[in-house]
Amino acid sequence: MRRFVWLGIGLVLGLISLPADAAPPRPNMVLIYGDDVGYGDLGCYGAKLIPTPNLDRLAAQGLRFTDAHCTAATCSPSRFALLTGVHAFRHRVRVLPPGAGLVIPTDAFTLPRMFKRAGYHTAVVGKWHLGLGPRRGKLDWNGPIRPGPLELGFDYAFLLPSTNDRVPCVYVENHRVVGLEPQDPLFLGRQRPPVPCTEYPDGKKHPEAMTYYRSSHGHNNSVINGIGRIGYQWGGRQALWNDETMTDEFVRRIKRYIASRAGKGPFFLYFASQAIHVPRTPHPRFHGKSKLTYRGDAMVELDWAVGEILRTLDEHGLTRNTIVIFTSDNGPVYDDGYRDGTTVLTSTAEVDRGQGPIVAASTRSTKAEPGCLLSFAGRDTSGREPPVPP
Ligand SMILES: [Ca+2]
Repeated sequence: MRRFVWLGIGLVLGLISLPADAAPPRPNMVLIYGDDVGYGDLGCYGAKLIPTPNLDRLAAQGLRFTDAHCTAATCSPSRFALLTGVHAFRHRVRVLPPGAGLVIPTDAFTLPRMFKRAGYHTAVVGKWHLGLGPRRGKLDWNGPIRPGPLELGFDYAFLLPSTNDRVPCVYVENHRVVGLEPQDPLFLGRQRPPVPCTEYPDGKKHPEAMTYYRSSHGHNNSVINGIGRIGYQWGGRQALWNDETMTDEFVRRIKRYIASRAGKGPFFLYFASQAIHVPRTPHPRFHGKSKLTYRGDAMVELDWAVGEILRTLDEHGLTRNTIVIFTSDNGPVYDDGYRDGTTVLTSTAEVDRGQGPIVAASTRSTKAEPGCLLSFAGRDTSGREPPVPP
């Protein structure tokens, strides 16, 4: 997958390097990074059971890659490579546990730093899962949270710190947990903190607390919002995210960011969605919008988010000068720890042909026709102009 991101970046730099009198305005770039999105989860790649009209429109306006690969089959390594251009195994980066420190060296040349060098404003919204705080030692979540994305070249960050199945279940904006109250400090770890703070049910001792849906394996430590998580959290009750409004929250922040940057020079926005990683918790308004229960409905919600981003770019007159890339950190996963009611193993016409299931943790964003879309949106909406230059 990374090569396609760099292809888009190459396009940006190519435009930037044109002679001043010939150069169009430097295009903005919006990189939308799905999580565990499979090739068969997009209509433009053949999904029959999940409607994705906005992604299909993005594909129709731009390029649909059919042999895209990501650099690893799991979240953290793939994201590490995306932001650094270096394979994660060279830094011994694996899927990070809760509370891990930042795994990207703060002096690394990163994707946001490349954009900064070209005069861009840079932002990350969504799932981070690259660690926060010192790589060795324990981070105090009640103080300034660094190093993190702001120490790697991002100007703004609104984060789901780890993943939505791991603690802490709070948002971090720049260097602070959002909404954290001092009288209920936040801690991670199995040991009870030395100060009073909220105690959450332990899913191993109290499986009945997992009321949203039960864990199928391994997701049964702290139970927060009725969902068992990986790892233990204490305190921070007022700062807890709402799983069902997470996409809404990210979209709200993205809209605010795009509005703040309109007319102020080029920007690079990295939107790393939590969808459709487990726990799949689409807002109830999306329930039943696919034929694949939570997993499919979460994909419909992600498609909605893409539509909102495209519409926001339109509203600010940015569509014609913004490159939009959609891809995923890795391929689809079926049962990743929760009994969430997913009843079929594929979302494509292959269901009808009785072919095999989706491939767990594939390095391909999709199976035969990977999910990487690049759209210089607006360049060809009328059909009169060509799509992305070669
Ligand atoms: Ca993933």
